[in-house]
Amino acid sequence: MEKIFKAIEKSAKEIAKIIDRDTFSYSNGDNISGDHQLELDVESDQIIEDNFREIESIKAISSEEKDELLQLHESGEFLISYDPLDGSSLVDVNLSVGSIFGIYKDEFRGSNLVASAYVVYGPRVELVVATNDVKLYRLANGEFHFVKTLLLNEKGKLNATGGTQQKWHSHHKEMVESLFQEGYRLRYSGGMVPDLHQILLKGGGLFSYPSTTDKPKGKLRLLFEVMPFALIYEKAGGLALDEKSKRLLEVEPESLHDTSSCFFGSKYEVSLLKKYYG
Ligand code: AFP
Repeated sequence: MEKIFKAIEKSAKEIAKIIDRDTFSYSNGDNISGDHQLELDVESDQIIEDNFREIESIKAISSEEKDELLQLHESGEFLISYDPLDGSSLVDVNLSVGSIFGIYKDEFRGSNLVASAYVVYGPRVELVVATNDVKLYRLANGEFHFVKTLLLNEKGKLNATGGTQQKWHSHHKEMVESLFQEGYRLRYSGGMVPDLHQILLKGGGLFSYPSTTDKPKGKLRLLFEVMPFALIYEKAGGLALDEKSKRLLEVEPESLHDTSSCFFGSKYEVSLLKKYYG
């Protein structure tokens, strides 16, 4: 797996460079989820594909920006799902964006997720890798160096509230409000990677993207976004559940681009699901 992590580091450096460009435009396509693809999305996807292509232990890769699975090496044992540039529309307003990777053994299912990683492209470029624990690395002088191991407290102070509030179900609104009544602070940029990174580094809180009246299965993609972060939050001592309080790593994806409601955070906050979602 070492070669895969090195390829992720190389991709992060190359994607950071193309983000640092003064102009970019929309490509003439949409991805299968219906998101209008920026040139940045397509270029970032190609960078990652090129860096993974030569690794023989990778059997296939699945990208949020690709409709189909891309077979690489028949004898490979790893399947990788990735979102090459999550929140790419935020680059236009100079907010942080990220790349997300899930590394599965033999099958795309939560119980086979052996590692995950994400890169945050912000004021600094940082990489978080989860295997048995969760490690933070920072890019400096052209190389990533280890900073610290990340752990969540039992309870935090931040509340990241995804989705359009007008489309929330009433029980979700009550759950979110209950945390604000306890003094939690709203921290939501619309970028999943920096929003979850902030809660992880600040030691806790709740990130929620619920099912809504317009998105009954939520918006975030199970294989590319939700499961990689579920592994990270669980290994950091937190919880990662869907609205039925089922571990997100136990949800069976119905297709490569399947979505799920998701609640990530420290134990106290995510456990409120039982009270407000029954
Ligand atoms: P884009 O990739 O279309 O910018 O969407 C980003 C994202 O998938 C994820 O990064 C955010 O958590 C989520 O959408 C924000 O969605 P809402 O704007 O509906 O809260």
